[in-house]
Amino acid sequence: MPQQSQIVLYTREQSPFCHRVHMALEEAQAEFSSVFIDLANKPAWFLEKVNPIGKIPAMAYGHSIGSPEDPSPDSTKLAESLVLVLFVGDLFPYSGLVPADPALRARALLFAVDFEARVLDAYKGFFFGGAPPRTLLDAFAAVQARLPPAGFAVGTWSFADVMAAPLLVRMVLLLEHEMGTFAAGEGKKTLAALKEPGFARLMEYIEDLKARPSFKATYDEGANLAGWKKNPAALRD
Ligand SMILES: N[C@@H](CCC(=O)N[C@@H](CS)C(=O)NCC(=O)O)C(=O)O
Repeated sequence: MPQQSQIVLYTREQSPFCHRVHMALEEAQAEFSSVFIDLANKPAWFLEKVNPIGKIPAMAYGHSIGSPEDPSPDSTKLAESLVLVLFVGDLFPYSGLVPADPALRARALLFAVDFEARVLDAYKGFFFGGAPPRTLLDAFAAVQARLPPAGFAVGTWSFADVMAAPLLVRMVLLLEHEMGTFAAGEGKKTLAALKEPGFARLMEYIEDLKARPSFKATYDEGANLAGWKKNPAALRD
């Protein structure tokens, strides 16, 4: 059935938060248009008319949005990757992003919320904030402890995996290429710890996420790495 409403996604390359929404839209095979926002020079219209908090991803949704820079007042404006991923799942139930079974849906939400609480601070702390590798390894162990013995976060594929994939894959990439403000050598050492049998289940999960067609269709490793190499936050003195 042709899509009745329009979706405009305010986004940028490299952002793991935006990547989540691109994955969800890809899973749903949704039609949408992208508007790239320069975070170093945020346009006034974005703050005034789309997201006063100024963060991406953000979305405008409605029957007739008009110009993305001046979306119609009756269009719905949304932000926060979890909200957007769930919204896409609700708009396109056939995508399977939001499990129909309430218990499975609740478990997926628990995984996603816990992932954000455990991993985000550890990611920022280790890669950009001088925190020791143990911080990161503890967060990875917490994620692994929530995984079932096989399959995705709640067994079958769901929005929980869309929330996890962009950050987990980027973290492994950053470790592999020693990108971040941690002491040189700590990246490869931490990656070696992840390759030990104690993290086998987590690494299997990450490989499964990378193999998902919606991940492959929305991720360019070379471009991502090139972006990190230009990002002052990820450069060692
Ligand atoms: N909790 C938000 C985080 C989004 C976020 O931090 N986005 C960054 C880009 S990766 C941003 O917009 N930064 C601009 C700013 O903070 O002003 C989400 O999950 O969507």
